[in-house]
Amino acid sequence: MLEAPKTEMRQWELSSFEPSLPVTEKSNPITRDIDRANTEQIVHMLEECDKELFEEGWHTDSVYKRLKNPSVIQTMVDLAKNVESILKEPNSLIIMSGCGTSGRIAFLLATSFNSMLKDLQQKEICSYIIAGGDMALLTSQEAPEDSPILGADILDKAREGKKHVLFIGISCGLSAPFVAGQLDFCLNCDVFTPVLIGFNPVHMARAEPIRDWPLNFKRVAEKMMEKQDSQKAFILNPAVGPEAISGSSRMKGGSATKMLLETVLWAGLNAAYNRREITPAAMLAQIKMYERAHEFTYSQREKIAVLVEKAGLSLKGKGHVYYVGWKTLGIIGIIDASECVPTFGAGSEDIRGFIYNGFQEMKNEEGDLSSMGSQFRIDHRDFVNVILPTLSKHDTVIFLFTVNDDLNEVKELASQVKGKTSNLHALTHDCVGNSVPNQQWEISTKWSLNAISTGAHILKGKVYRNYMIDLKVTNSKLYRRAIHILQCFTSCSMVQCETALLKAVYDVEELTTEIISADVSKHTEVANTRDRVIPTALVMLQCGCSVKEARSRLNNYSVVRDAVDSLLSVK
Ligand code: F1P
Repeated sequence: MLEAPKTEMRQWELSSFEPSLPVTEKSNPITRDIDRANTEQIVHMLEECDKELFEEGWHTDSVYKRLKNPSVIQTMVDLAKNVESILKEPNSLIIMSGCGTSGRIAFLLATSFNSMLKDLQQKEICSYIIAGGDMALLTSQEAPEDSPILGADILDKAREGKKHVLFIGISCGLSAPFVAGQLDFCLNCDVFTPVLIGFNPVHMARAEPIRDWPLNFKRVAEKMMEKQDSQKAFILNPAVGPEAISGSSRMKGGSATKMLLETVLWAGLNAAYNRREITPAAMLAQIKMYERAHEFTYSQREKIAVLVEKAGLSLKGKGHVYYVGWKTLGIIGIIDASECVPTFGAGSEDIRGFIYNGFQEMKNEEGDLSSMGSQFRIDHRDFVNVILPTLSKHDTVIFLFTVNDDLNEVKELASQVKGKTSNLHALTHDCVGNSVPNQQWEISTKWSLNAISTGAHILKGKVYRNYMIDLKVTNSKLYRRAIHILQCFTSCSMVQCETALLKAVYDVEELTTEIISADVSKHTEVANTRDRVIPTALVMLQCGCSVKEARSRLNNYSVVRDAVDSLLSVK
């Protein structure tokens, strides 16, 4: 076994630090004042947070294993060997599944892995499941996340006729009932080897009861743990530290998922077809490559800060941010843009992504979705036809491409944009000695865009301290998070906070018995149709006022952070 060095314990690792919360929901001490920081400081804080992904070593008092921990690396080796053998078996399948960002990463990896298999003239045996179907790749469909039965049913259909399936269920918070249902289904059926990916220790998995289901996530994870020794199930769950914006698993959670799974899948593929040995050293070498990509990306921190500033100005001035990308970088842009709606309560038009050749390039299973509405028009042609005519200096346009793309096309589109605005920028990637693979370009683009969209929303005042105070309360996890945020900022009890939240959700001054007895799924369905739910409840609690009055007080502020800031100082 590799010996890891001892390190200092991080504040969030202390057992006394926010003890009721799992790592993925804790607030990161690094970003405590991110809402008051300038753009350079914002980018620097995000850099420090992302750096925790690669932290080495261990501390005897810490209950957490980090990504480079020998036992994590060994699980990756075991998994890669499973990938290798499944690639060699006839009639086998690899399925990756998740909700929200986790499902989007599953999609990205499955399509990239399949195209590598195709290049090697092998069968494309990888597929993905995202809760809410392909619509959820581009828009927030958070409700299906709460159904374990739906998850299991979809998986049952996807595996039809297969003899052996490697199922990889991703839930950063070890929390999504949709994924729990699938993993439990796997545990009861010999066809599957189930794998759980997430970023909390098993004892911190979500223990909340699930409606109409006998188990909870934690129980399923424990059942998997029992099978881990005999390699009948695997759990890959290093702790990578709290998110920069509390609970925003699209950031570190998404990046860690991408790095871990890519490393495992690519190692399995190289072993199967290029006779490369799967070793702990090879896994570590790949992770170090991502670490270099992290260092390189943030060595451009001043340039990223400029883009944060520009994007922030656009959002503040009611303009837009458009990512115009080529190939997988286009997909990364579309994913980043789509996540802003649930994360920050942003409008769907605020930040949008486009990709050259649209759905043909996406290669998603349900094909062209452009007829479903404007959020699904993602082709450069849509950008040219619909956005370009309306483009103004208030909008920020960011091109995403690499030296491998058709630079004439890039130039041609750039000159059209320049005719409308000078606020055009590019995130481009070059080859250093031809040794920089796609994975580094993708993760680097992800970090940069996460920084730009998060930073811009901070500048717009959508974040208070390091909490997304205006998130959309659209599933049970977010419902619990909303109550926790209210408790954090008021001295009120959980019951008082939930009562205020429900009044804000239903827009009523008194809760009826019908509301009180309704299920969380009903509350989240209604919350999806309302704006500023958490801020409204916060004002009610803080000022002891009615929903109507809270809403009218909030209307005096165009910036949510300013409203919260001034109202929290009210005695
Ligand atoms: C899944 C997820 C997130 C999304 C939001 C709601 O989380 O859909 O991707 O940003 O927080 O939950 P997880 O199952 O990966 O923890």
